Amino acid sequence: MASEESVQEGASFHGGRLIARRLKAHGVSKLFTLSGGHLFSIYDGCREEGVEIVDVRHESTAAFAAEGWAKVTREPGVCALTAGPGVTNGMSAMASAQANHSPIVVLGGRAPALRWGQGSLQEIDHVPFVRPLTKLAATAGATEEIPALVDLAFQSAIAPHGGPTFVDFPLDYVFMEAEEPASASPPASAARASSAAIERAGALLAEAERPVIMAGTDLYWGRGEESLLALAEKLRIPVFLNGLARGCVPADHELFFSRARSQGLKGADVAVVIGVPMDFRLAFGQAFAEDAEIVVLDTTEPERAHPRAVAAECYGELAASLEDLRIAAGDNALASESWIAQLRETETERREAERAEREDDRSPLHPMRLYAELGAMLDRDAIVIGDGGDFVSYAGRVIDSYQPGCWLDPGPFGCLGTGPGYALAAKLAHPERQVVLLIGDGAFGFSGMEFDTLARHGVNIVAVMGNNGIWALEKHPMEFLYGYSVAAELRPETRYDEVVQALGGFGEMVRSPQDVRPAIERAFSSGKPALVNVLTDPSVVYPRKSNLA
Ligand SMILES: Cc1ncc(C[n+]2csc(CCOP(=O)(O)OP(=O)(O)O)c2C)c(N)n1
Ligand SMILES: [Mg+2]
Repeated sequence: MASEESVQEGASFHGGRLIARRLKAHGVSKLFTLSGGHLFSIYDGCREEGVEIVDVRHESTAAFAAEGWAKVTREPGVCALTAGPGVTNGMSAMASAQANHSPIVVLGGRAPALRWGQGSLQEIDHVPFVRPLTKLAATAGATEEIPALVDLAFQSAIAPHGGPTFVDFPLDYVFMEAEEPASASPPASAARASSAAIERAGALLAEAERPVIMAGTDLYWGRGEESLLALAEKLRIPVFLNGLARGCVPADHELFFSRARSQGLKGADVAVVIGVPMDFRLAFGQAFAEDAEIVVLDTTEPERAHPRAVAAECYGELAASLEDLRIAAGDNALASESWIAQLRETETERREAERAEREDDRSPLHPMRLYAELGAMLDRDAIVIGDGGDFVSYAGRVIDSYQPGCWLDPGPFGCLGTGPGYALAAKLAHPERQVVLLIGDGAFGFSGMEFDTLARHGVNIVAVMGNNGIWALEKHPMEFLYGYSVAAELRPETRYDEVVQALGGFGEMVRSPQDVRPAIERAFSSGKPALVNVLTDPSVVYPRKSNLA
């Protein structure tokens, strides 16, 4: 939130300093960026105001790092992208933040207003092409407009659904001076869900025999984890989580399930769907039985119409809605004990069935064996980031999360190359915690150069690579569909660990299961950003539906 005290009414500053002063007022401590002349005055302002400049090797990383910062702090992340190609390079990350509801503020350089239309270097109007990706896209029309526009960008980014905002600043306006106006940012008041909808949802839950909760990313953004747990525990409702909601109920809680998901969702008579759209991840609503009653809770109305009829829709401040629902549902506890027991049986059976893969001793490794080794080394609050194909799908199945904000995947936009930016931001935000990046050999190609960034800034994350020499998530489905594959091979056994060493990090290659833990231990204690390059078996086919005969 903007702090009024920091505003020096009547004092005059250059445009870049005005930007930096608003960043500071909104609690921003880091600006992710890659240099360009259009940004110099913003840098000068940040230097004066004590906002740390974290410079990376590609603008996509600057913007992904801003998103990563938002994901691990639940505060807006900020990046500055230079005019023209700097902004176009950041567009995938803006689309990613849009899909994930991640609040980020993207500051753009811009060719000078005075010469607009005369063909200045990198002169292009960013606003029309970033507008579909953002909640707000605007150009500062004068130096004095800057503070209010930056405030607006923060307010808009945070307001539910959160997302990216974009403001660009003509070169001449950031160099010119203007007075700093009094800040007039009204605190956003949170909306409450309709009480009729809550009553209806409560009545359905009170009657439910096989209730489930399916919660996703907006639960996390809405800080609903404690209220969710209270609701689930009081009414004894099994919980399934995806996206950023992972860890909002700890993986070892008796009401948390993952392997029993399809049984739980299909078998439910009442499903409370919280903070997650019924998109492809929920089979467009078909993950639930046709006659199941669906109750939807979210911070605000959905962006798309629900793909099936829902019985109650509760849009408003999430923690409050969850508490109201707990009261409205009365005391149905114990009604679903046999339901819980059935799901627990499936969960336990499935976990047991994974044992052979977890103990598989082949070299190169089965990814499940690698995760069994790694899982044993992770702290409860370790932040685990996934960037890759099948390698990350396996991790999503078996790596457990115990606290909110500990599992970062690219989300439904599914962009490769998010990992190093997310990891950079996560470790800067939480230097005391383990930050582990799970990266495919294909994914490494997008932003592997960021190990230089990590080394230069002394950000000691540990990356664990599943190096199978292929784009497995594409190769196997293509072979299943066509009987052959193209554009699916990478070079086998490439020494990405040596690339990381050359960039100033620690690197090691591992071929056999027994060498994994010692290598990861050395990586953690190396005092450098590290990559453990683990050779994995390219013939392992991830059991997704499209691969199954
Ligand atoms: C920017 C981008 N380009 C292409 C894809 C399509 N894609 C999804 S997963 C994948 C394969 C990733 O390979 P790798 O990182 O080696 O992981 P593996 O599947 O081999 O475990 C590809 C190409 C994508 N998701 N994002
Ligand atoms: Mg691969």
